[in-house]
Amino acid sequence: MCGIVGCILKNREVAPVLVEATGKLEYRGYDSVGIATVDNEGIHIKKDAGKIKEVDKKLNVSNLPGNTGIGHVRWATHGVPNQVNAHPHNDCDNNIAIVHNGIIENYGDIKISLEKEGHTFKSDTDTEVIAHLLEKFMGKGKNLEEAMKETLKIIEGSYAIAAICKSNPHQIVATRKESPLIVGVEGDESYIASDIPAILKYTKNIIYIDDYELVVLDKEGVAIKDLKGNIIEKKIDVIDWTEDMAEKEGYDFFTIKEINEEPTTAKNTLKEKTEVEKVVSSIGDIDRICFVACGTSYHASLVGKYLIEGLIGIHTDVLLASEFKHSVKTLTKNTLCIFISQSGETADTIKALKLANEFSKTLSIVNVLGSTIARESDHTIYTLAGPEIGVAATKSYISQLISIYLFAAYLAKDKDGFSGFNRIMDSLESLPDFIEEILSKEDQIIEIAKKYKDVFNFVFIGRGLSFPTAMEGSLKLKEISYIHSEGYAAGELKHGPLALIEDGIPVVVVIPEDEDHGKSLNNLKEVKSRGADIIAIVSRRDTVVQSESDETICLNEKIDPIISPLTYIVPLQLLAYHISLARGLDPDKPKNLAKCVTVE
Ligand code: F1P
Repeated sequence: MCGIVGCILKNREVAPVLVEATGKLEYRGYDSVGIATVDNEGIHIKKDAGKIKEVDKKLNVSNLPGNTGIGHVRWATHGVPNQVNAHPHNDCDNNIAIVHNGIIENYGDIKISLEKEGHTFKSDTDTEVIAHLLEKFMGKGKNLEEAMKETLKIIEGSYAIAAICKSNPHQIVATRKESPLIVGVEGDESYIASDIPAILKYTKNIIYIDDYELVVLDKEGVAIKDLKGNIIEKKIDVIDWTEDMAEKEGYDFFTIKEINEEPTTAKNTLKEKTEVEKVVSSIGDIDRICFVACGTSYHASLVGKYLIEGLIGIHTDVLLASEFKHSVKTLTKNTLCIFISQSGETADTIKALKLANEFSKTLSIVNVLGSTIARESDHTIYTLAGPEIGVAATKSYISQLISIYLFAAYLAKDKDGFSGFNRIMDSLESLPDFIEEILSKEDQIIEIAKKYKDVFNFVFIGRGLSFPTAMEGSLKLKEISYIHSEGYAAGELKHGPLALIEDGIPVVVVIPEDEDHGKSLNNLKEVKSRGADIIAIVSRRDTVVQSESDETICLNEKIDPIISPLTYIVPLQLLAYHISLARGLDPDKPKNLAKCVTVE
């Protein structure tokens, strides 16, 4: 979480650019924000709790002078979100300013010894030790770059850091370990950032920085070095994302824009067929698949398990990335671990991937090009959903699912011939039109949202492929409406959760016309007879379920149940979004959450 940005501009002030860029990074953290610039007068810092728009209005951050500067959006880990704890942080004499994304794990010991040496700390953050360490080494005659190298020998943990100093007002020194960092170059101007959308407006020429590389931006341009000082030649990737892709384009929120992009996203992801086929044929022998992911990506993985075990019969597990290390002893060289991640930078998933690389084959299914997870796995499939800014994953979930379906289809073709393959491929072709049709039901969903916006609990149930859909529908609601909700396998209700059912509690039943339909209908009746309000996501021709339900969202009967996870989730995303709006919330930036979770 947290986002950093920095730039050196030619003959123009950096502050307005940094204000705009920090706004673009808000999906990574938005409890506080700050910018530091440097000119011949010294370091200038403005920062506070709040989002950049509010803080800029209050402090006129855009007015900071200088052609060199750094910025930060914060998602608090150490120290409450307030003015003092906001980044940039500086040293005792305000000669240095730094921004940091990550956690310095040994900051406690470092702080004690620096205090003994006479340094005075202002904040409760782990980050501030970096500024004082730089001060200490610069006090011994080292320049900023050398001081950074010394600092890296001391700090432990994860970091992307950018630093500026008064003694060289035309330089930014940056580095990373386990937190993302990219460089952008455009003529004489250069940028660093945590992620591409921050600087997309200014450049599309991107260099991906690896762990322990040192980036020095100055008037001469960009130099990337190893920690011994050797220059590293890096490739410049020209990315094809457009600025519009990271803008709201007339929608009120990114979340609804991104849900509406799902038909296009689906078409784009489907274009990756040949790539997926190549990956499948290059993997070699496997006797077990192990999906590893967090949050929404975990739910996409659950769909993968049902598909692969159902179609091909390969034993498939789904593990939460944060729990993965406990299963490491079960991995063999014929296990394929598949890492699913929108951002490609989720710390839990990266840690798990590094472990899996030691024992098994690894494949990642990732949205962000060049991200750490993509680069560190043996094989990569890109989901091509484009930038996703809303914190709650929506279009990226659809694109992850499509990639998983393509993977499963080619695996089925490889192992078991064509029947599973043709069924999936034919169904996927019609997916964009089905989603388009579901999106046209938004008005009906708005009415349902108004009806249930004030309830305290929601329950989502489904069986088989609809179980992950129930869990994902429930997660979306929790994330953006703050209503407590649970997603259950419908058959599990009677083993405990049925005790929660009471008059008026909404139960969303995900019930396509699949092999589990009869049993799901029984479960629907069980909750109905205990007073629940039934909201059924159901096939248009399924009049039985419709007659038993209080609300129905009817989907095209031609949707093959095998692709129900790709379609039945769409009304649930819209429902969560409209309940969030009806409750007066900001669906794009749910409290306590961030888009890119770079801490464990
Ligand atoms: C995983 C995830 C998202 C969630 C939120 C926080 O991220 O849990 O599913 O919507 O954005 O992070 P990722 O590994 O898929 O990027």
